[in-house]
Amino acid sequence: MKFFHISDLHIGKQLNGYSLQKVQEAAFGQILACAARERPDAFLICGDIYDKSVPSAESFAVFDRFLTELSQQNPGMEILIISGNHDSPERLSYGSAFLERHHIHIAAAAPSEETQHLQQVTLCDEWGPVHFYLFPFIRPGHVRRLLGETGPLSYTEAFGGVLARERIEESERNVLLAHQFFVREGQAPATSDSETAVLLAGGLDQIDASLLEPFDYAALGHLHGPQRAGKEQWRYCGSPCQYSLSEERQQKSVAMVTLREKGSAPEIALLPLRTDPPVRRYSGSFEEICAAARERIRETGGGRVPDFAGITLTDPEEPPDLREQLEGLFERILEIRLDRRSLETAYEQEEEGTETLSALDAFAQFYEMVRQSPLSGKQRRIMERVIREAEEGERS
Ligand SMILES: [Mn+2]
Repeated sequence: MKFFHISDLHIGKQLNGYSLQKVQEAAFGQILACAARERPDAFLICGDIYDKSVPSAESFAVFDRFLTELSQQNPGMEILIISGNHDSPERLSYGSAFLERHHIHIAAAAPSEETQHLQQVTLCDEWGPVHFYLFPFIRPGHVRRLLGETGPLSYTEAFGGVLARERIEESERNVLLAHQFFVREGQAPATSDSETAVLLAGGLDQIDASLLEPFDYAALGHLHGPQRAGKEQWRYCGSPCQYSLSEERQQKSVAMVTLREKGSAPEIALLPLRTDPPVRRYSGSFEEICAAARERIRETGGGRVPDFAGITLTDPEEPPDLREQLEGLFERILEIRLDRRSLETAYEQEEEGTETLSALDAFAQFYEMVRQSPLSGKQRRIMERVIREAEEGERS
């Protein structure tokens, strides 16, 4: 049994106001080419299909085209989809009864009634059945009533409670699709800036990965960097494209999984995906950055630098018309930063060999260097008071 595992498509996402539609469609094109070549039996999409709970008409159209092409080129391949925290259950499940007849299974909401269970799809190969459990994204509040709980419920208790209602046949092969934040005790996961907004402070949304124990493979979504969640066969496949500067060095990929007889380790291959244009950091003096930009323009065949660029300047002073000049070279700028560390270094060097300044004089010197003008008498008096108050506070 061979299947593909992807997640966190975030269709409709923008980076600093720049549409990512072409970038995403280019990644989907690469995924389609892999599926056409490898002919998997199933295709798993593990949450965060759309970036917004109310996707635009264009976003719907993008996903629709992807699914249509996928099922046309791989007829008979089962497509299994769960919702993520960015998806709206109502919108994602639209048309699911019709889609089921076309081998597309969507689980958008957790069970809420006593009689309901996780959606399960069973496929067979020469070694017998493989049971796929589709576990949509949940918050504890979604299942509190189902689990008969009145008090507070942790994410681990909520997830474990829903799983405990299933009769998982452990002598057969089982695969879980889930979109949660699983953590193995003592192992810190690698997070990216594009997903941290959804990870709760203090790790309240973390789920103990040992709950994945009954599964021969756990196809996970939520974290955007490809990684294992404690065990090799419990995997985050990561997003198909780079969605923040922190993902500059992440090699995006599709996880291709081959399951053989029960008890044997699944074979996992990561098929690389290119983000085009990529996110890229440029740092150095203004001159160095301009030179790097011109080099990159030669490489990409003219125009401006197409990359989603994060620019960090190390010049002691801000060059004039900085933004205009950079926009003349870069098509998509995500951020421009002035690295003040170089300033501090210059200051430290000046300091060498001189006697220690009072706090007020040190501040005055620093102020003058940054602002290119001295402290006024009034500013000096304010700083005097601030420093005195701080020193008194330190003593008391
Ligand atoms: Mn996501």
